[in-house]
Amino acid sequence: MSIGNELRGAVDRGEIVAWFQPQVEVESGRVTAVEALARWQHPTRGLVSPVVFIPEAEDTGTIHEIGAHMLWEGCRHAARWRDRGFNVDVSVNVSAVQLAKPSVFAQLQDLLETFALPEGTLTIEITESQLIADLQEVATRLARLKSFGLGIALDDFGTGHSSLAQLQDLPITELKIDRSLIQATTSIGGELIALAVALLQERGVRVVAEGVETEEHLNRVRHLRCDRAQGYLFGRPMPVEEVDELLAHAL
Ligand code: G
Ligand code: G
Ligand code: MN
Ligand code: NA
Repeated sequence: MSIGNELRGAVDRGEIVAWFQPQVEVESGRVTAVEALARWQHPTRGLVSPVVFIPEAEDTGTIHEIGAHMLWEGCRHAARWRDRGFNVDVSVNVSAVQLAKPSVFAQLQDLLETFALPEGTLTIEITESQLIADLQEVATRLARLKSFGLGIALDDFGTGHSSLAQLQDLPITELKIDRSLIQATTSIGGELIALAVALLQERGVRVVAEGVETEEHLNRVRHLRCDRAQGYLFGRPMPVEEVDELLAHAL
């Protein structure tokens, strides 16, 4: 059977699991957020990467149930951590296919209400490459979602072709700098990134560095004055029980 077919019912069978990767506040080193990353626990293939199954899910429409499950899990755990006294923001990747569905507004509004999440607790991540299709239409939709109290992150910044001018038109609350820029061995474009960071922070946009694996990467992140950092240096994507432990030990 094809991956696309096997994905049908995977959520109901409990095979799609939300893992989380910590993000730290650069200044304090504290875990202030996590990004939810989907994992497929396949009965025979083992753990399947989202790189493999998300595109299949987008093509076959199962992305809607997978996406809904990931959003639910993200909100559920955000509320649970808040109950325990941890202020942890949660980011969930949302596909352009999900964003295009008219019911996305009610879906997200309901989630925020159901879990009583304060403004900015839940952020949705949209990739740069998914935006170019119809920037104006997407910008309008994102602005509406932002008005609900959702955070809006532009993911993988630096891998697509959006200009600073386009960035300024987008109603984002967060910019995630792609790991290729953080890990670059030459500093080509470094000043341009620094400019983008400064420009956006001036407008209240939070800047998150991805792919921080070494102290050297972290130094670059400090130099760029990024607000938060994510990467193997702080932790890999992990099952939720491990996040619980991480938070408990940080107390
Ligand atoms: O965790 P990582 O290894 O391998 O994730 C790979 C890619 O899969 C990332 O680019 C990430 O944005 C994407 N991804 C992970 N989980 C989800 C999800 O729940 N929804 C969507 N749309 N993409 C996801
Ligand atoms: O949604 P996005 O493409 O940003 O998903 C993050 C991806 O980056 C996931 O596949 C995650 O496993 C991966 N990742 C997270 N931290 C690091 C890191 O420090 N180094 C590398 N190479 N990949 C990372
Ligand atoms: Mn992401
Ligand atoms: Na990214």
